[in-house]
Amino acid sequence: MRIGIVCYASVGGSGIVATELGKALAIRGHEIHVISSEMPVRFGDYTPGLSFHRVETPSYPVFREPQYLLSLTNRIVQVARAERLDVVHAHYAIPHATAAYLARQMLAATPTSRVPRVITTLHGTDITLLGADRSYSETVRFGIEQSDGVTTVSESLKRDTIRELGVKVPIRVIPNFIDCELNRRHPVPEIRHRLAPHGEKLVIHVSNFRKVKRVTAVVEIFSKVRAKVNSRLLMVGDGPELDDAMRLAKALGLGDSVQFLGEQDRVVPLLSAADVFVLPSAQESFGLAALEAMACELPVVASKIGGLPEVVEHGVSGFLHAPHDLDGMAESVVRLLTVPEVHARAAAASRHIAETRYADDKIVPVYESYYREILESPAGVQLQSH
Ligand code: GMT
Repeated sequence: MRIGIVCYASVGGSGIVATELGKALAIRGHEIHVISSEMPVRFGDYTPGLSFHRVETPSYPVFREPQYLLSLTNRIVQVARAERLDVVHAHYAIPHATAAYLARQMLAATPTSRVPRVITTLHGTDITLLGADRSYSETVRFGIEQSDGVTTVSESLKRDTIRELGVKVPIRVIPNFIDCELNRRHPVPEIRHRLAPHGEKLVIHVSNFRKVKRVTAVVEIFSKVRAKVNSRLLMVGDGPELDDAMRLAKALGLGDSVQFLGEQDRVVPLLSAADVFVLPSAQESFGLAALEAMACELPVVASKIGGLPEVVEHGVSGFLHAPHDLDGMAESVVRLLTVPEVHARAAAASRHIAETRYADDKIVPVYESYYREILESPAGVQLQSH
């Protein structure tokens, strides 16, 4: 198949999933065209069958705002026409589903054009934050309902989409996935020694440090843990809440027991050095960062929220608590750090769940058959071409 993948390039789950999907599909023999404003972080080395198409959004004195929706639509039309795309797969509703819809209508209005099917994958904040916002809700609902196929990354996000927007179209749940070969625990003693020079236990958090991730709660949890266990905290990532987290670590007198490592291209060496992963998010449609940690045999302590209970099995691969229950999360971290049998069981279960439910070789074929199903289904009214 010839598939266009539209995604954000910035660090964030939806761009990572879209790019990894593109790479995996290209390896399986499909022709993949990634369309984004910048080359996505995970694009990596040359993969035969995978190409990148940049979206340029020129500024112009009359515009007060960048016209990304229009330049993206324009680029989708150009790529679809030149490459005769079968499918345009939009990751994240805003504005990608809208751009894909507009592009399809424009192509349908050209007698010679092949009209691709539009599939939208909803990732989380596009529904739970933006879709729920009255400034965007109508456009998000329209983009979803006009797609030829819609997927969500968890059952929880499917429920949220129906509840928030009342959409009537069928939604398929296709969970996120991970390359379990690349993402496997590979401890390097020198790294561990550098990060925990006095034999401390290591707690880790990886995110884009947006408000929804509650990075200050991570610091608070760690402060409670450190009062009981000789430990250190690794904070990996960057974003709007970084300063608040640093300030809180200082105010709590945590000194160099909290290390802020900034954005990292490869987190496997860090996850492989750590003992427990903490994710006290306010919302999480899936929690790709938790899955990456689980693949590296890390037990996860997280919020019982959104799609996290579908990924992290409470009492099996980690522990889930109400988002406000920081004492409970700290107690679970302490338990994992101090009771070796509990840790070993949870670590093994984490890897097992990642391998058996979320490995790329299990999930990517599900996307392939979904594409085929949508391509074979009769075109809706919105698809009628000349
Ligand atoms: O909020 C983020 O972390 C970024 C966002 C994105 O779309 O880039 O992440 C969402 O999509 C990820 C991939 O499907 C999910 O793993 C995250 O749980 C989800 N984030 C939220 O729902 C807050």
